[in-house]
Amino acid sequence: MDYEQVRAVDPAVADALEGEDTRQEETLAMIASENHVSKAVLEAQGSALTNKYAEGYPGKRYYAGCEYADEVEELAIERATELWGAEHVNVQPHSGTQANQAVYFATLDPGDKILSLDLTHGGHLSHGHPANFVGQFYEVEQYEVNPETGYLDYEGLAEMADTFEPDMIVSGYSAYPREVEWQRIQDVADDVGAYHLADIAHITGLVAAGVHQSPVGVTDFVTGSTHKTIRAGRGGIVMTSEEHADDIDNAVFPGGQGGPLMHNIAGKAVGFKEALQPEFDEYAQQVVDNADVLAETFADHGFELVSGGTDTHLVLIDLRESHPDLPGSPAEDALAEAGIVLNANTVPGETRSPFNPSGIRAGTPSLTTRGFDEETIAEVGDLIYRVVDNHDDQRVIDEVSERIDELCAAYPLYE
Ligand code: DSN
Repeated sequence: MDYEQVRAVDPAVADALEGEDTRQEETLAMIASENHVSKAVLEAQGSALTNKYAEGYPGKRYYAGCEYADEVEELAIERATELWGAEHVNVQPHSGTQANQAVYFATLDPGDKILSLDLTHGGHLSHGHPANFVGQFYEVEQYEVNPETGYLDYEGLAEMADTFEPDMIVSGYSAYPREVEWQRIQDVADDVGAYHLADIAHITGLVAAGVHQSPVGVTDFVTGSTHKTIRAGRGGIVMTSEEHADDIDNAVFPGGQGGPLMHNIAGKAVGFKEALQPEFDEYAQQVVDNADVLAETFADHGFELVSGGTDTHLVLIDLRESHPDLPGSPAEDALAEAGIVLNANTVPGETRSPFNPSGIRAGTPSLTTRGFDEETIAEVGDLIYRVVDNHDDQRVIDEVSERIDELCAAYPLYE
């Protein structure tokens, strides 16, 4: 992008922005929660709507001059409704975490009970980690994946629900590579009289395209991020039935937020329109196909994969078997030096710390946006193995780095 105006005012920030553009162009983004939005989405997010206060909802604002803000928010809602089929959609949450916060605020009192997946087994901070407000305001117990299979332990979840009697069960995950059986968890929630929140932050795009089953219409609440697999403006979304519509709207505003970020909502509207095109379904299928090939490539090299593979956009490698002396963080560093950007991640049964965990997580959404197919993804899988296996060999890192430069040039981001 051209930062002429920024440069005139603030060369230091212009340098950083240009640096980030170059970094994204010249490295492979494999952080599973990231993607590259279109120039149209970037433009909408950089629009003059950043100047506008629009507390309230379309047609019921607390400020004058909201006619265009109303148009944009109505379009975002209309398109989200078409994409996911929910009865009611709120597009104002500033992030996925704030979408979750709105659901808790709408349904729970402080001290109420939440049953959610442990962070080291693939859960999210906002599902009840002690360092997050959720872990401090509510009583939280956490279920796990089956240590043998890496799949969700649905029976264990049901047993815990029976004894703990939660008010809310949270499903939907940040580092779980398998398809989630929403109905199975909903049945548990029904049995114990709990609400059920499905947080589809990572898989909003996969669900919209129908390549992962949808929790909409199954669970009481669905939250998501709008900038991961869906490639829209940055932020969150809440979906629910008419029954809970007013409670959710009140919990988002004025309950948890002030003015909506209307420029981001414009980005959401544009990205949702893009996702309604048939090409998006092909993209989402390719994301999953690419992840599957990546998992197979890793397995062929002898990496141990949590759950043995993937049904989604991400693969989680447990390094303890193949590389017992190499924690995730130095592996992440060596890969970053070669030009492959992913993150060290905790794994089920973690024996190290969250700052230096035993796994690495790799996702395919961004590379698929660049046009990578099964063949190129398999090569990337080979390169990742090569770097991890030779993480302290500078010659190997330099060789891989040269190949990454060629791949980035062959698959440019913003032509
Ligand atoms: N931190 C994001 C992730 O990487 O999964 C989720 O919020």
